[in-house]
Amino acid sequence: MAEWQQTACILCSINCGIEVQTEAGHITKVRGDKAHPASEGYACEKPHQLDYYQNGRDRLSSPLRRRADGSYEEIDWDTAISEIAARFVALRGEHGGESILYYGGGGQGNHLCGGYGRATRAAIGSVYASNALAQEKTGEFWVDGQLFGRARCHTTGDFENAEVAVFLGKNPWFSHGFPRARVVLKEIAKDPNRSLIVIDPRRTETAAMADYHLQVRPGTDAFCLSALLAITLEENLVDQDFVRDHTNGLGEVAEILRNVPIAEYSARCDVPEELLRTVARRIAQSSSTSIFEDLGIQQAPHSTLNSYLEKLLYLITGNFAKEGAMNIHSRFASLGGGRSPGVEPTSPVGGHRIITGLIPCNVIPDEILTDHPKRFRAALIESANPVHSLADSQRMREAFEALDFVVVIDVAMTETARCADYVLPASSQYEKWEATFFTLEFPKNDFQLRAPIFDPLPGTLPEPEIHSRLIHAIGALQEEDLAPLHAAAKQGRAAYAAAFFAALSEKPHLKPLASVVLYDTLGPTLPRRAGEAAAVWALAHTCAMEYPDSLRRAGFEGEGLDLGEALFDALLERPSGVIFTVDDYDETWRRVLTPDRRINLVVEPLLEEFRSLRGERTQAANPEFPFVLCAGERRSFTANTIFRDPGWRRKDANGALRLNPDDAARLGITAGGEAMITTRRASLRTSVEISDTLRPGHATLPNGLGLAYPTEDGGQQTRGVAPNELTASEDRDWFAGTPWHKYVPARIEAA
Ligand SMILES: Nc1nc2c(c(=O)[nH]1)N[C@H]1C(S)=C(S)[C@@H](COP(=O)(O)OP(=O)(O)OC[C@H]3O[C@@H](n4cnc5c(=O)[nH]c(N)nc54)[C@H](O)[C@@H]3O)O[C@H]1N2
Ligand SMILES: Nc1nc2c(c(=O)[nH]1)N[C@H]1C(S)=C(S)[C@@H](COP(=O)(O)OP(=O)(O)OC[C@H]3O[C@@H](n4cnc5c(=O)[nH]c(N)nc54)[C@H](O)[C@@H]3O)O[C@H]1N2
Ligand code: SF4
Ligand SMILES: [Mo]
Repeated sequence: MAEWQQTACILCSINCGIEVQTEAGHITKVRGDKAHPASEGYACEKPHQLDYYQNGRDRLSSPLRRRADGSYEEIDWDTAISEIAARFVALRGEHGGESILYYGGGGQGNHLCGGYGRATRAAIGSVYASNALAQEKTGEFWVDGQLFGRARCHTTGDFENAEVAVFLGKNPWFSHGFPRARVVLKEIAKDPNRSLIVIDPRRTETAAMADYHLQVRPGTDAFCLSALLAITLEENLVDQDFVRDHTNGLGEVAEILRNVPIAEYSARCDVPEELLRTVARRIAQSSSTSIFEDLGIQQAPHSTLNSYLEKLLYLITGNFAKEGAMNIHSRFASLGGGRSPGVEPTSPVGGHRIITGLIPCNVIPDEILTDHPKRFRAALIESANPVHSLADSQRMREAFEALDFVVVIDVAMTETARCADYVLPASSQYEKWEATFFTLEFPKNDFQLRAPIFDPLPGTLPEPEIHSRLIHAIGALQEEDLAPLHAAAKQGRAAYAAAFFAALSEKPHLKPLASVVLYDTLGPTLPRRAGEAAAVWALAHTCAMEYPDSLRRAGFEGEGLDLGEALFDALLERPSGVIFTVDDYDETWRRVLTPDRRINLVVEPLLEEFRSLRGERTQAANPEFPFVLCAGERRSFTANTIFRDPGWRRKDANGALRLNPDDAARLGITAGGEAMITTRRASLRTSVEISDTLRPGHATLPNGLGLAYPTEDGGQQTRGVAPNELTASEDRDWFAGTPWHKYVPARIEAA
């Protein structure tokens, strides 16, 4: 009998625990891991296809260097590392390290590379960074910071226990976002005492199960949310005790809400006023409500304002710091870009707001395609495919081609890798120790450190090794820095801990290089050849120092450094993951970091936008682009760009454009037919699915399609539409810079 090995699914942020069987380098069987503390055996249909990731035909197996004619030649690792190091050092000398942009640092299943990448960033002096969070969550993070004191005060819903669950621009049936999503959704739907509320222009799979579906006109959530808030105030549904005891500033917000013309806003978002009233009452009168806001509002007009209004709704109804409602979770480590001391909190060229250390994705081309002296000249990209996944692929290609120097670290030959001067092949997520920092649960939060299930594909290296080699080639670490730590590591982890923390305080230049220092010195002594997990050891200590009580409630014991050691030991010993923090509801209040520990309801910079909604003119139908295209919908057969082989899609192989039946009839498009979709940026051919789940005038395309993939005979094939060929980088939120992928003006014609 083949043996089952514990690992995790890497296809969405939930990272369900799975068990796999392997044969000759292939993942042959997959099942949910019952021992995983959060997923408890749950898995959706996607992980059964994981071998398409592990054994993709375009996996990289040698470092590549671009020739003058644009083709690539294979080179050995030593050559690649020394040439890359030399180029970065030269750039740092000529233009300063701040001219080197770092992008990525992890996808849905791998965040260790970002931790090790931090060391390389420090060595080359790169201070500006971005990643996909800056095209979805940065607006929300910023609002959290205003309300609760710090951007890190991120809240999470408790859908398992909520009486009312609200999904705002979120389709968890396919996109998940919380553990065992489909089980939990079904439980809520069948319980007559609980309610499911979905706000989405499409009758999604989740909306079809809902008690209340607010099928908003696309892009009008700010009106819908304002009306819900105004009704809450008007009908005296505000939780007065909560507001009095825990918040500041409702008066100022109420003044705006009293001026909201509810009937008019209901018409603007096209949701009947009576339905809005019913839903506002249902939320306010529930014992607990949890809300999940996601891409449907975060990648649409008014996105930062929408996040603010969403949070006001659960706050003024008192759905905070209690079971079934919204709570501030612990986290194993941060996902942001990190603050670089002394660097302006804005981007170097355009002065765009940097949130949680991340430059807005949409302004990246503007920060390159200019003759401004502070423009980016180079980029280091790892585990991300920005040429495909950022708005405006054409401008992204142009921008990356304009850079002096681009290095990409990936497992596959991606659209972004094709713009690189050097491509470095990483070992896959099943060939090294890995972990993700999507630790977003409350009251029990879990973290899994995964052991490899395969040896590295020959020619590839895990990122910790890549970064270590780069740093040594750059000359950022000296033998005398490491020797005492090597010696201490031989005496055990207690001796090592003392030596490590002493070294960091005596030699501050080691601090930003800490992950690689750990990999080099602690790594070789870790059991189970877990060297790549060395940085996790330090994070376990930081986590223990930050949440000692929560760790103790989770069963970890010990004083001082022993607590962090206990956590790290558990991570190494429990392959299905551990619950690292257990919280009580008061913990949420201790995590509110405003000076008076009260929630600040007044978010000044957004109030003006809030007030001016009333005067916003309804966009007159544009005859050139009469449709609103949602460019990038999650479906059963999408997983960002983690699978590149179109063969994994058993259904909907080409990722059809979904269109309302009346629209299709009017345009003369028939089922199974094809259409041309045209935006300001491009005109592309697509297959069509006619679906009565869409509103007239609304159309959707899946995310992650349109990837170039090698055919068996050495050619290339591309199936489906790459959504960002159709989007424009200037279509973004004025405040956080988040893109309007869900709101792309478009024209559709029969092909
Ligand atoms: N199967 C699958 N699951 C995934 C992923 C994947 O690629 N495939 N990706 C993962 C990632 S990276 C993320 S960030 C999450 C995202 O998860 P979701 O946010 O749930 O994903 P989407 O389907 O892109 O968008 C959600 C919904 O927004 C709706 N929408 C469009 N326009 C509007 C609007 O104007 N207002 C409102 N209220 N709603 C609107 C769409 O109809 C859609 O149902 O999914 C994760 N899970
Ligand atoms: N139009 C439109 N655009 C969108 C979206 C949308 O809805 N519409 N969604 C946006 C969202 S929410 C997100 S999160 C982004 C996602 O877009 P990206 O952040 O670019 O991430 P992924 O598509 O997940 O790609 C991850 C990359 O990591 C590589 N990889 C996999 N494993 C490893 C590894 O172990 N090491 C290394 N070094 N590389 C590895 C994969 O080959 C792939 O190239 O897309 C965004 N773009
Ligand atoms: S819910 Fe996400 S992590 Fe879980 S099995 Fe499905 S794709 Fe994988
Ligand atoms: Mo995402």
